[in-house]
Amino acid sequence: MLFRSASRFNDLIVERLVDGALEALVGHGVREADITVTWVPGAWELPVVAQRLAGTGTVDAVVALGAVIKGSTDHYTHVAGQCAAGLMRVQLESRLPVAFGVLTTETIEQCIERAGTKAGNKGVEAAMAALETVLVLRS
Ligand code: INI
Repeated sequence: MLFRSASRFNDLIVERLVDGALEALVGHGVREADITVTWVPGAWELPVVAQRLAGTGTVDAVVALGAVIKGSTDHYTHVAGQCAAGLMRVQLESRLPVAFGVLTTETIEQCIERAGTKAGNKGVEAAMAALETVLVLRS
């Protein structure tokens, strides 16, 4: 069972990451019925929900997807940094792969480029990393 946890903040971009992750997982043989998407308000909330999902005992991996854009305040620094640190903590404490598919960019254009246009799709990358890590941990 694979869970993807996605944040609604900047949802037009995050939806592209979710679509990319879903296509990549199904394309690599994961059954759609084994994938659950859970939406959270923003990247800040991803770690606590990833922690809950990882603790259910029925999940093989969590793919955390979000988009944090710098803007004009330093809110970005706190949200992006704590999100990344929180997800890493969940990964190590749960011993389950928690893939980091959270875009952290200066501008919305850079996000769009990484959400399926010019520079690939971070959702695809994160989904593939989760799948590969599940297999590495099983081997
Ligand atoms: N959340 C994001 O996912 N991306 C952002 O760019 C962002 N900015 O810029 O503020 C953001 N903030 C909300 C945050 O994740 C929490 O949902 C909020 O602070 C409530 O806890």
